[in-house]
Amino acid sequence: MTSDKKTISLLADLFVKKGLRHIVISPGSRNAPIILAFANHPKINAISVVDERSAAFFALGMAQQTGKTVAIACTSGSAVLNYASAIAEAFYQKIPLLVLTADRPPKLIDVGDGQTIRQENVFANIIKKSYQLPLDVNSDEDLKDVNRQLNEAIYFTQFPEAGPVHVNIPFDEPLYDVVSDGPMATALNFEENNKEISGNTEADFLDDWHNSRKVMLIAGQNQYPNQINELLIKISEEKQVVVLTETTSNLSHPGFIDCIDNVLTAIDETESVNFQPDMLVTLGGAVVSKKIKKYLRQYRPKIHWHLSPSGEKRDTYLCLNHNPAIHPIPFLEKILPQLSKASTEYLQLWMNRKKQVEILRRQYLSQVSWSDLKVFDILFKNIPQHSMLHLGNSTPVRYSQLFGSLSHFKYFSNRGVSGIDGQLSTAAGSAYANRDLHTIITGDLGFFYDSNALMNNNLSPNFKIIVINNGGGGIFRFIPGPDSSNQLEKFFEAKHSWKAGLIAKAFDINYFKAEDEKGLRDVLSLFYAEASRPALLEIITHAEANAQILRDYFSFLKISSH
Ligand SMILES: Cc1ncc(C[n+]2csc(CCOP(=O)(O)OP(=O)(O)O)c2C)c(N)n1
Ligand SMILES: [Mg+2]
Repeated sequence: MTSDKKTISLLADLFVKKGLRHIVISPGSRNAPIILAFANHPKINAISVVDERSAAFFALGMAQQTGKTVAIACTSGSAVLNYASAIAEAFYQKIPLLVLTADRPPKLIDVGDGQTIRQENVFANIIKKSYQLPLDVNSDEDLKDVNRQLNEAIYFTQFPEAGPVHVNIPFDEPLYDVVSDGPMATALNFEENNKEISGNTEADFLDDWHNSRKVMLIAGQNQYPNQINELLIKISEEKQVVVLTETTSNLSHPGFIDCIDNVLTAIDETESVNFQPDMLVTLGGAVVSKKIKKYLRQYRPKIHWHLSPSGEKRDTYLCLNHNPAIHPIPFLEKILPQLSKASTEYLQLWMNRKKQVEILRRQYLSQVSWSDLKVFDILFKNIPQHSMLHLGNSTPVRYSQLFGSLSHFKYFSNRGVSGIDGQLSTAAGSAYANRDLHTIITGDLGFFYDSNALMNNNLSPNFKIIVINNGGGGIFRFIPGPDSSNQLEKFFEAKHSWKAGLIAKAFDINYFKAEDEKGLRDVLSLFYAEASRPALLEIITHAEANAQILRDYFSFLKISSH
């Protein structure tokens, strides 16, 4: 059984033929045909999540885990706009979402009909592609045309790089009529056209390489396959390249610089120029470290190549010269044998500084008192290995960088646009799609902001939430600016005394609390032992102490390294 609306029954059929399975649907009436076509399909897993903002982030978490396109569907009107935050995140983090919005027929837009806004191309600036389907399919020609558009829409969620695609679908009443069979879709295959590496790109890259002594590679956010980890180890060891990574790069090797902020803190103004690369090669997505952006924007490499399948112009350091559309792995694999060795002294300079700050970090942490920094030290040593680790914005993802990349975790964070508005929902979706243990570490504002993530019947028991409650946005006590303002507490930190425990109770989530070091160490095993339902651990820390201790930490690294 399916909807009698041919556009949507065709899409449900195509969805399955393209090997896709998951759709997250929010309730409504205008989207009844989507519900009838998808939820009745035996090969589709349709999930109901009420709050559209949370639903879209939940789907984003699922797609992030599986790498496959996940669809979201909602009714018309403001419901559509609630998708915007997750679409922006999917666009910038390159996560494949197929966004289906039900609409009124065009003649009923802007005439005073209820629950109606202008939905066509409404996400224009944050979407890869938008499609407006016809109200009716009256001929084979129409059907063929819709079939092609829908094939394209699904294709563009994945190629040349993943991202969100919007399909706005007008439906006329009656909305609830069903038929036993809809039209059959034809799956079309589009050729990916940028697999070939042009001879010029290779020659230009080699030229630049051979004219550079100090070569640096930065890998931004990604779930890189092991293959690229091995490749970067080779590039670092055989070619003496300085490789900078972050926890969210999901790469790991003792020879990588994986604590960028620690190392940069220990580089003195007078020696900064020695650390400057001649040539910079970047791949992947967002880089968290503000310090490396500041440093490389000041000490710019002469040459910067960004390698991506889409050829995006990701000019993070404001010195980009080349952004060819190539797949970084085959490109680097192919070119590796032709690369000469870069400067060994340059790599040694970075590695020595890394070793030095690692000793200092351990020294500082061994005596640090109760604070966010201490909490992270305990957590990273005690969160069960092989957990998927979701890091909230803003300080959790930043603190994690100070501890380096632990290869037993897989790190995730909404760093596409760094919002605090969907990180809990994303982690919930991720835990639903992959039943391995999932831990999210979030700040309190991030938790309360997205607490609708818990208003969801699909939460799985492998979903563990750690809220570091420091009474507001701790980040604003640390970054320069707000701390010197007379509005710090009210308008930047947004100080509060809200209680996560009562939210846990409302949604039947097992609740734990820790307020000091012993309490945290004792409670962690109980928290992770809960196997039948999600659990929430609230850790109370103190805002003033946190900021002071983190500042002291960086001063200690700076002063003690010279
Ligand atoms: C949707 C959205 N609104 C506002 C911000 C700006 N912002 C960044 S971090 C932050 C505070 C986060 O506070 P909390 O979750 O308690 O984390 P903490 O800084 O205390 O670790 C805010 C408001 C944002 N990133 N996203
Ligand atoms: Mg906070």
